[in-house]
Amino acid sequence: MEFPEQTLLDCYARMCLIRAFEEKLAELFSQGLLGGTSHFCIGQEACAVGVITAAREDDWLISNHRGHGHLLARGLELQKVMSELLGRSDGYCGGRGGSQHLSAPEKFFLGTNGITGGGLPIATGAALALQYRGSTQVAIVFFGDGASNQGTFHESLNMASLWKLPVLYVCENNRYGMSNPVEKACAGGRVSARAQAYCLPADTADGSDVEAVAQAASKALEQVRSGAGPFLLELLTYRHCGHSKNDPRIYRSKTEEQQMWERDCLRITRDKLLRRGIPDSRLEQLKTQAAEQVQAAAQQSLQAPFSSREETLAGVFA
Ligand SMILES: Cc1ncc(C[n+]2csc(CCOP(=O)(O)OP(=O)(O)O)c2C)c(N)n1
Repeated sequence: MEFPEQTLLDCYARMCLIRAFEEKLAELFSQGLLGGTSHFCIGQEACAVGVITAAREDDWLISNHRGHGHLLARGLELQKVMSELLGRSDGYCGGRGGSQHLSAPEKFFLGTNGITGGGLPIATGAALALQYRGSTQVAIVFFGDGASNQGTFHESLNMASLWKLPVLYVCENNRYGMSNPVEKACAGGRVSARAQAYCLPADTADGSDVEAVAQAASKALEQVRSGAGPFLLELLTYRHCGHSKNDPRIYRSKTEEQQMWERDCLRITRDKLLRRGIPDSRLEQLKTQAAEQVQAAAQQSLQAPFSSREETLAGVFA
């Protein structure tokens, strides 16, 4: 699929925003201003942006522990996300959820999730609700190759297939589950092949090519929305960073990492735009604008108050 020029530019801008956001988080983390841990999706931005560009704005999204790309691709407000991660009261969940438990139902974003494979049954349940209501919305869940070894993956696909639920399962196969390479952890190696066992259609696409992702997701969503039941889409991608902030990445070679930077999704999109005659200066400007937006959001959030004791406890006791 060839996007119109403006759509590809919008995708590039959104991918730059996600990357700038996570680069800023790394900086805040090293300055001791961001607590806990963070799982970055640097390298995987085209997956989030491609799928969400193909989706409807009211399709429900269910994310995982590596969710900043998903929520920023959906268009959640940068500053409210930043505040949430920094524990501030003006964050999406009043600073109580952080990176792993951030939800924004008003944006049809059902939440990030720290439990490996935890999003799959949530999405399956959401799809059951949509079917029950006769809705044309679809539930879309993102998960990793590691999560496809969890029971929740198999239980969800089985039930969704039996009940023809409107759910798109999107596996971002970034080659590793923590330090485990996919070939050592995932029998058969190809996650999409597992769909056959549960009689649902599946596809595999290049997760570094935002147009290829959007094309595959569009076809899948069309099928799901038509009432044909669930679909499994596997996106082949790479996380350039470690699993989390404390991962020295000793389980893979520097050569492999360098080769994968050559296939970086931002680089591929940039090259496509250059080939279409967009001047380099315009692309550089989009990158700078993204960094400036992130910087402004961080500055504002760092000045916002932390959640108070009362706010933190609200909703905990009934
Ligand atoms: C039920 C459960 N088991 C183990 C963990 C620890 N854990 C956190 S992320 C992760 C790896 C997940 O790998 P994958 O699903 O491939 O996603 P990726 O991190 O590669 O994006 C594990 C094992 C967890 N959070 N939840």
